[in-house]
Amino acid sequence: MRRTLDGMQTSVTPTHCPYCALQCGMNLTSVPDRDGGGTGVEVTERTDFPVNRGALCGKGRTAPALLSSRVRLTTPLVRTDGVLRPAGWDEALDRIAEGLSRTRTEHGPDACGVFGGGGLTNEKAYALGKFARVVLGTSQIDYNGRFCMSSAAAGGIKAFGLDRGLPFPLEDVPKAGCVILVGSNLAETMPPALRYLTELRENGGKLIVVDPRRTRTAEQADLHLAPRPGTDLALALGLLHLVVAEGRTDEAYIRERTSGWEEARAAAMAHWPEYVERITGVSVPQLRETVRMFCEPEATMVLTARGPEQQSKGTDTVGAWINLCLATGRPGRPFSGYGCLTGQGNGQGGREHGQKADQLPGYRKLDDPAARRHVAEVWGVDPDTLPGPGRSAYELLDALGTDIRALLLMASNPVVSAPRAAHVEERLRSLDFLAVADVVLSETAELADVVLPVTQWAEETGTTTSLEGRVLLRRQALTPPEGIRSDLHVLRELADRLGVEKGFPTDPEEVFEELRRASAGGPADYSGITYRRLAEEDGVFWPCPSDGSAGPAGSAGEGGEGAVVHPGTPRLFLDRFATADGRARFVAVHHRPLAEEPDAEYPVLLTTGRVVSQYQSGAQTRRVDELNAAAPGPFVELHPRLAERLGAVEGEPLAVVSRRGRAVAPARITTAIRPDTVFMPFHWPGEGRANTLTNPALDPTSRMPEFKACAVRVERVG
Ligand SMILES: Nc1nc2c(c(=O)[nH]1)N[C@H]1C(S)=C(S)[C@@H](COP(=O)(O)OP(=O)(O)OC[C@H]3O[C@@H](n4cnc5c(=O)[nH]c(N)nc54)[C@H](O)[C@@H]3O)O[C@H]1N2
Ligand SMILES: Nc1nc2c(c(=O)[nH]1)N[C@H]1C(S)=C(S)[C@@H](COP(=O)(O)OP(=O)(O)OC[C@H]3O[C@@H](n4cnc5c(=O)[nH]c(N)nc54)[C@H](O)[C@@H]3O)O[C@H]1N2
Ligand code: SF4
Ligand SMILES: [Mo]
Repeated sequence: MRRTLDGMQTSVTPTHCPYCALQCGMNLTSVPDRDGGGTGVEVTERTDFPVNRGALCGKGRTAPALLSSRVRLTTPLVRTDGVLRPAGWDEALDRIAEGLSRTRTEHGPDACGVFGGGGLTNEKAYALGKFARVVLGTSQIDYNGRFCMSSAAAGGIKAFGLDRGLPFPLEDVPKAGCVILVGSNLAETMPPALRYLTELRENGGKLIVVDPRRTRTAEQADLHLAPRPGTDLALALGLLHLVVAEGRTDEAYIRERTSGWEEARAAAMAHWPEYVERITGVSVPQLRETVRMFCEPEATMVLTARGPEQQSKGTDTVGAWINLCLATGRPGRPFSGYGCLTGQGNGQGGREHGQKADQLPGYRKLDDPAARRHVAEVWGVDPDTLPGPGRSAYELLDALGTDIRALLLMASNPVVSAPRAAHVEERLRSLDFLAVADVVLSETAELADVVLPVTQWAEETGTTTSLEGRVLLRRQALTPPEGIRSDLHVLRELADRLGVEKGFPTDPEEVFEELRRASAGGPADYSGITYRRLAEEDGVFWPCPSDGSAGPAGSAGEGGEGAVVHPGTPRLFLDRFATADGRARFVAVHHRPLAEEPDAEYPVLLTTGRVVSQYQSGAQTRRVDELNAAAPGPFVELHPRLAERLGAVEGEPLAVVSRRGRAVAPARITTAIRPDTVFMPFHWPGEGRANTLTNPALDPTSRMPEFKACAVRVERVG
């Protein structure tokens, strides 16, 4: 408690932002709410959290706006005679239980689908995965993280045997001699993290940004490479070719810490710099300069984000960038290596605890008999009753209304964010039954038979795992408004109605205690982490086993050997990789074209992404006045040369047409983009919805859709 100037008592709760994976620390300070009654909260600076040291972007700063009842759901809604009308909780929950159980009886358990989100806390993601497997008995569960970092996860597992977005804390970034940032617009997507790049350059380190657009991030770079969208794989191979040709490989490291080099080397040698220049549009001198800047310093990093990952060859592309790091002896060395910048608030934890189609808690594999036995024991069920792996996110959405007849959806808005969104919307409409839990009436919730209003970050406690692999405690600061319940409560009530009375506690700490046991011994081992520790420390990096032994990556934390309380593992792979033989694996990969290359009919490339003031499908941020004013609607970014050819005029509507559909948005003409490419942000529904256009071609391993490149035609409207 503290007192304000006018003598009112206020309380301050240290917590974390509800939005992106940076999970900035913030304080929530109680204030009288808008209506003058009760108390609300405002965001105040929290300087003691080391990652952002008090800095926040506009989204974090304005997050409490969404707590007010004016913009949010406050009562369950049930569809009657085609219209959603307010209903009581019992009626709404009964309807969902009925819908799911009827579907199960008539069509079998796999006719019930579950779709989750990387915004869910670890506790919720864990409970949702358990609910699908234990209560519904369905294999058909996946989540929006599939659209996010699945290619980096697949690439990381192939190479290192483990996927933790960043294998080192962000504080290591400024200590590197050179960082190649591939397809990340950090300045807009994680503004407080830009500090690490600024410090890097102040320390004399070099920044290379790879992006088809000269973004705010690229403007900070010492070297900006602007490849044609979807050609990062060729780019990385061309760089590796030059590394070899110039004799810059680290032979001792390759010998001692890796396997598979000969095949990967041979594959890279087939990618001559001139050939790579033709594919990517990045000139040979720029390739040479990149290699020089990357190889000369002792410590260097490659960080990727959605640019190279959201491709139908995203896994191979990540593999090629990792190859470059391995060949030059970086991963596992100080201030060096490969990392992926995960996106959603709990993008990292959300993929570790079982809402992904092929996973069990602790990043265990659903098809591994030992993993099934371990988790089944924690859950008190027979391992044989656990279903096998199910479909990936887009495949699941595509199967709605055919194989999958009922869907329970939490924390995603696929009507706006899924590829080929008009088709996905049509699939959602064709369901026998759709239930959505959300804080607002999203475009997807609008289609539901039952909508449940749930609590938000400031109204509940839970843990998230940031892009650094740092497990954090978000604390409750407010009592939720009347009529609103938590996702955990929803799952408990549904489990109860579907005949499973035990195993779904509503207290997040109780869920976390079970998650600890379920994750124990798995790759993402949380068993040594407790709420108490999280309340006292600046988060704990997994793996953190409970017995003080080294984690699966063989890199005990920094608390010294034999510590009873494991200190957590800020840095992975120092001594060995998480593979059977402890060596990192090169992958032999080759350039391949886009799933859809431009042609005479669709001659331009469309790429998509984000703007600073909107978040994802915009369901939340489009409801915050300040953010909406800053970024009121979609646009089509294009180069003056293309604009001239089309007769496009700044601010006037352009139609972008792909094989999937047509979207219309005003032109934004800028030399910051390649003349062969247009860019649209994907935050809006309706006419300007970018995902009407995108291609759901999937990466064969990660099942990631090709959000970052498809063929379009651009036309003036009217
Ligand atoms: N403001 C804001 N911040 C966010 C989010 C948000 O919605 N809004 N979402 C959060 C989430 S979930 C995520 S995943 C992250 C995403 O964070 P980022 O990955 O930084 O975001 P994007 O804008 O999707 O893509 C980054 C860049 O990739 C470039 N790009 C497009 N095609 C290619 C290509 O073929 N190759 C390369 N190298 N680059 C390409 C785009 O021009 C863009 O500048 O942001 C998080 N933070
Ligand atoms: N074209 C294109 N499309 C993309 C991308 C791209 O770069 N280009 N990026 C992709 C990426 S990386 C991502 S991550 C996806 C994200 O896209 P979505 O999955 O649509 O993500 P959000 O808009 O964050 O949706 C979250 C929804 O859950 C609600 N919500 C928030 N917190 C909670 C909670 O605790 N419980 C419940 N029940 N609901 C909650 C929010 O109000 C919102 O409606 O979009 C993907 N789509
Ligand atoms: S950068 Fe991400 S975590 Fe930080 S305030 Fe902005 S949205 Fe929140
Ligand atoms: Mo994401």
